[in-house]
Amino acid sequence: MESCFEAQVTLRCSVEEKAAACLSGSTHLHHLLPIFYLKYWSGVQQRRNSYEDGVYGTTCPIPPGRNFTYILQVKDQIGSFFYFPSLAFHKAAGGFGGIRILSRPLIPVPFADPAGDYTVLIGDWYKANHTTLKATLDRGKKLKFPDGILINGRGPNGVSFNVEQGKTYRLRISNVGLMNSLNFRIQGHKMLLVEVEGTHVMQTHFSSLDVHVGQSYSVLVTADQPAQDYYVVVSTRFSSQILTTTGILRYSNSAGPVSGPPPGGPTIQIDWSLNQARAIRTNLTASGPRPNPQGSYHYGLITPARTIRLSSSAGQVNGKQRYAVNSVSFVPADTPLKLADYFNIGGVFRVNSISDRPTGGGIYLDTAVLGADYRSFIEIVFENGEDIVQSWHLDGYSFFVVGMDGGQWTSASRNQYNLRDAVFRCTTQVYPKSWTAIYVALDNVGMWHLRTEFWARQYLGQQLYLRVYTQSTSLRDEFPIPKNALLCGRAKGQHTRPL
Ligand SMILES: [Cu+2]
Repeated sequence: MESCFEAQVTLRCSVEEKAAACLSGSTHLHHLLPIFYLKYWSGVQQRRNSYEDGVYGTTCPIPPGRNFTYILQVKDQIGSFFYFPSLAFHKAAGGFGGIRILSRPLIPVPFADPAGDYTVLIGDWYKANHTTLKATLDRGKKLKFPDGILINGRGPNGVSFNVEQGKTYRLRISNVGLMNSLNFRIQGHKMLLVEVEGTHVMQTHFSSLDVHVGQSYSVLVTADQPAQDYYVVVSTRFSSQILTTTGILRYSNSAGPVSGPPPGGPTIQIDWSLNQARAIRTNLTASGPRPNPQGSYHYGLITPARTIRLSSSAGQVNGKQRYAVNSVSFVPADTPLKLADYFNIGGVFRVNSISDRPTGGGIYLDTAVLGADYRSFIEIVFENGEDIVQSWHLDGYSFFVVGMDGGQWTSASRNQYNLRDAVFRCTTQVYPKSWTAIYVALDNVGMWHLRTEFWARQYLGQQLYLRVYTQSTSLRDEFPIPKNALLCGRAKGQHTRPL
């Protein structure tokens, strides 16, 4: 599982009201943008490079008015991702965009070249400024329900996707919102799911698709209906109040505008969503980033060396709303954790400051870092005892989503795991009062962020870092600190490395 490209990405961010906000933050860019690429490698060892991840624990904030160049290398993912500003509550201001990782010319993808390729960023949206929302959270209040849903930054019917009759198009749909699972559908058209966060999947038709916060999907849509305009519909899932918005699928020879009400979708049905999730499986005969079939890595034959159980919860600490994992509500230290590791700065964090199983105790604040062995193969069980849908993301890796079900996870739950063709992705949902289990091969040294994508919860502590560590200083195991790494906190005054 190795990498292919190095790329340089230029993002210019502004701080216009509710427009974008990257200037004073880091931008989370762990997946690569092959837009302006500098150099192409074949068969080069994967660079282990959490320094470039662009989250609090790895990277210092980019000061206002300054530039910072991320040098990124794609992981082994051909597919669809997105980037966003990761600090404070900047994500609520936008500043995100789609990422397309293209296959190398000689590596076939399991479908014909589409006639067009559209990025479709969907998400819930607040009219309030990100600073206002942050202030609410800082006062210890919960975030209210959003005001609406946007498609590519636009309100109702503000965006149209143009198609020619008879042709097939790829839509790369990402949920860039802050809290709501969303259902995506197109009036009168089926969607053929082909790719999930860098994995080609069994090609299955869906009439609508649940996209949980932080998730990305590629579907193929064929313009095979009478030529007119059709609604593209996005609505919230599992919410007592249902928000809906629409865009337009427009045939080039359209005989007329959209007609009739936009098609309805599932609202609170959990089983529907769970069944859909279970139907999303890896295409074992498709090529991955290299010419070998994706199913050639037999994860199901490996016994995990360790089980980590992570239980999420909500509660108050000192009269303020907090969210936790295994009772620990994350608070940042004064120095990015990865830099503290690199410069051997003691006292910034403690390894295993969070338990690897639920403790049942009350919520407390700490800089949660969980230690894990490089090259071990582990099982992580996300346990959700609450009434909300959770969405978990792990940086630095894709993982096999081997199982999810209602109720309490027990070791007997393993009997129902999919050990053959589970989807390999980086963001997974956990249904209300349910669990989701993943397998991860820890082949990537670094300080990796593990967080809920429910952004207010993330901001108020529902996150931790997985420290995949090795004593080795070999370049084979980890890339050295970037020459241009910003140094802040107690790393200020240190030196990165000579030119
Ligand atoms: Cu990530």
